[in-house]
Amino acid sequence: MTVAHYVLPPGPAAPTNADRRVTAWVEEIAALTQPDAVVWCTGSDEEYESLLDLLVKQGTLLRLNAQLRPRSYLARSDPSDVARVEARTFICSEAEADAGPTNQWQEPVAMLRELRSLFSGTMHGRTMYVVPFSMGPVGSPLARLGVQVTDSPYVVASMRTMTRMGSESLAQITPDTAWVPCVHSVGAPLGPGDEDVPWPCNDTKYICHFPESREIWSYGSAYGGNAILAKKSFALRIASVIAREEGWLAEHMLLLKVTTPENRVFHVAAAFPSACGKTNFAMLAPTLPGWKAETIGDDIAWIAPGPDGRLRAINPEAGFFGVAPGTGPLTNRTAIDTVRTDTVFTNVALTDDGDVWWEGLTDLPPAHLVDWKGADWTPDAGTPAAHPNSRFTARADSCPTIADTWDDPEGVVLDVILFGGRRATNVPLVAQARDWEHGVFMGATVSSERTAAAEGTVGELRRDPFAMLPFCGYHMADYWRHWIEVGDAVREAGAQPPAVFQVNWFRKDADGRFIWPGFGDNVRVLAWILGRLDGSAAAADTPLGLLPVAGSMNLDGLNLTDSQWQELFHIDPASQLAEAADAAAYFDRFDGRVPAALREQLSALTTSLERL
Ligand code: SAT
Ligand code: MN
Repeated sequence: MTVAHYVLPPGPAAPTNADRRVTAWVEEIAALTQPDAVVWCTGSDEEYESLLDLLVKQGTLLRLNAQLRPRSYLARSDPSDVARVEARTFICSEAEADAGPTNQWQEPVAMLRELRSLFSGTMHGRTMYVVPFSMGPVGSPLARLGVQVTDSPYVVASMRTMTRMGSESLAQITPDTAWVPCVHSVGAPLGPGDEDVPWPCNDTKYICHFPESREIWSYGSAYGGNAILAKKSFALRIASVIAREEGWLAEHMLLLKVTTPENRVFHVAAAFPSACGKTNFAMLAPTLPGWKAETIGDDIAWIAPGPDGRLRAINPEAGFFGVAPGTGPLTNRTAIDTVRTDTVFTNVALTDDGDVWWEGLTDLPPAHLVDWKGADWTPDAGTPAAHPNSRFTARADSCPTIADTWDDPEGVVLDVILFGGRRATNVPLVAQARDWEHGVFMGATVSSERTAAAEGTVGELRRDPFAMLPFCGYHMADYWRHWIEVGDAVREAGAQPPAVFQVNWFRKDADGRFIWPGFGDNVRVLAWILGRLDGSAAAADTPLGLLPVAGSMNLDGLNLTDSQWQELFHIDPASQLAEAADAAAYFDRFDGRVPAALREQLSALTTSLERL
């Protein structure tokens, strides 16, 4: 490769204040990938407008009816490029053991050699965009910086919504700031005279993370989770590695601000696996009078000890990349209001009047639609009109319930951490951890029923510790140890770590019906949780943790019978012992690296279950 002799192709020159390491790296990647032009993104409104115009002209985006859906667009992806590809996602740590049993590993030197050969000339006929970004408010002590190069204008537009992107972020990179280089190509070079397609991509895909050199390389896909590298790749996989070294936490968690009728304010972080109602909970509309819930984030939280030792959290993102199907005026009014304008929809259906539709938006579908693949669709089609993983991309500040503190550079003080999953049996509606270690045990052993959104048998149990299974950038058992150590550090600083709870909205009765109404009524569980913090809500100690006693939760106006209440918290010793045995077998998979404190939690659980 002849880096020294490569002349940068046309396009605005690098900003004069760009850090030399950034410009040298951009030149190196341009020399490798050979784009026709290089564009440094400023993040301006004009730049975003012209990107959207270009995407419309190229056929990637379709402008929606401006009366019905102002400044909004529909993208139809290649039908093969619709989701994260976990099978092609790799942690390329120097030692295989450091990736751990839950990640796929590739040897970094060989992987980089292969990537360099794949990326060689991959941007022929395309423009390479340079996208500097800040995860977290620009200049915040909790924020971290990155630069993504990409040959996909759709990805640039997505980065503009999902991150603080452009000149301001670039200016933050000085000779001694750390930044994460992110290289992305759709892997579809164009020869002279070649016609482009609306959604270029490649059947070969790689999403590679290098924890030691802290770089990311992604090839062959333009789908969000594979291509918006600031999100899962940086803010979770690489950030989890950085956080471990620096003593903080990078988590797959929503952030919620709750205000009680007495005007007390609490902040809650919650980790739920996909399709367990994370965005709905982040946009909760409380059914209890006087209660207020405001959104801070719906997917990722960065959590670090503040000056007083207490944990503070920020949402490192600036937008929502939410699942459309199932989102409707009854399930999540706030999300519906968020996407009313200024939204890019991907793989939803198109109505005859130029608006969007997806399963769950209305009870009955329109008589005619164009489906996510661009084909005519009628209700008898037998296939969904919108892809099950179709998405909306919208700015956080479009959300009517966004908290005024959502972009506070200091973050918010975290009071409560929740771990959730989808469980028809065994897991109670809510259980308080006895202490931090017990809470870490709850997070480490979370299991959830598989949903139709992922591969595998629907309903089958899958362990998804901390909802981080696909997102932890290092050995999962070391990650559990790090969680325990963060709690120790908070206590050593003279502060208290957040209270930890396990929740499960999805318990079913003998007839297979959900017992708990969920959605806005989940505020009742939150009210009980906050009552635990000030000592006003009573709990009983059980092997599974501290459970609400009858009468301690506000159930006014709910049709919940006593026997249903009991069912929500029923502990069946035999099936609980089977779960504990399964957890022990699960721990055995972690190369002897499970912290002793978690093994002790498990044996204490088993002993107390045997006594029941
Ligand atoms: O598919 S993404 O990773 O972009 C979103 C998600 O799974 O949370
Ligand atoms: Mn997510």
